[in-house]
Amino acid sequence: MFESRIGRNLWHSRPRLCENQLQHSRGRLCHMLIMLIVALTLIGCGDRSSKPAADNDNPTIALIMKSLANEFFSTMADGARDHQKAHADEYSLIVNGIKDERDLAQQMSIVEQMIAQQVDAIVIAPADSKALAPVLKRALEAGVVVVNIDNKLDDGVLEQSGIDIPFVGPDNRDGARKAGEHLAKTLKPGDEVAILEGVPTAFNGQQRRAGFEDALKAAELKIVAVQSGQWEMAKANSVAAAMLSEHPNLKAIAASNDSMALGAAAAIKAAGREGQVKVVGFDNISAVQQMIKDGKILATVDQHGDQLAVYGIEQALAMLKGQAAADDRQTPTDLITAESIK
Ligand code: ALL
Repeated sequence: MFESRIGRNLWHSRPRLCENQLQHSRGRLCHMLIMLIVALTLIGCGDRSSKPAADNDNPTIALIMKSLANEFFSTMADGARDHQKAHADEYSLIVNGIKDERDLAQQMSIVEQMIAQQVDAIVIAPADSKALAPVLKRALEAGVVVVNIDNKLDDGVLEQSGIDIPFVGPDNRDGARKAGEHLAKTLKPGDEVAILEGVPTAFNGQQRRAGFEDALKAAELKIVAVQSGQWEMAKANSVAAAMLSEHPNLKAIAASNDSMALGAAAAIKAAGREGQVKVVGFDNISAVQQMIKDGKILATVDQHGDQLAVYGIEQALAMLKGQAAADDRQTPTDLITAESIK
């Protein structure tokens, strides 16, 4: 785990309660919650407005991401740090991440640590859409405001857990569809295309696959393979190499993120099929921008990674101030091609 702290945490008003994020549906839980609210109200600690004026109202927000090895997340972290610097009098920031993309246990343990450190809000890009729900429920129960960014938590699991966590992030299906449509314009009906999926349990990965499929099927292209590259360059490289040897007529690979697009492009080069097999990605990291300029990758989708955490932080701050409900907020995606980065 990496962690960096910016600003000072001057606000520890525990325990606190996020009534609107907890939706205990069944009678008993509801009854317990009402009792808890009454108890907290009676002891005067569930109400921020009752804090003494001398108390410096500077909440601490913990950003919990995935792997900083992916430029997408280092860009996200930089964007968050810049925002905190510009709003240093409003909040302190703790930046966290995991080393291995798939290390769910480590991401859960970071959430536990942030609860123990009594942060006021957690802004999280979950590595898995289902597995993180129980620990985030514990955060809500401890009075921490939770905002979900980037990869949406599973609606069914949220409902079963009786919790409500706002999602701040893009329409991944629509974003991938844009890249798929752009790719389709360069191909003809019947051409063979493969899809490199992200981690299959991540909702944003599922949505991107669906978005590619929407566009490719609409253009009557033939999807000959769909396989996971686990969001990673090395894994995608070996999966793409196998796809290329199995499908000698393959005309394109649609990758659900740019790390995998880079892995696919390297496999195409190694197979001596540069110029014959097109690649699209998703993220708009700098390495891919260069590949687009060089004509080695056709397009990517900018999901404005530098602003994603910032949008989540703004949502958390508004919720902490009681100015916003736990509502979802959709963020933009833009198709990036050689024309757009000229
Ligand atoms: C997703 C992001 C990015 C990224 C991937 C890898 O959640 O949206 O596209 O490349 O995680 O961790």
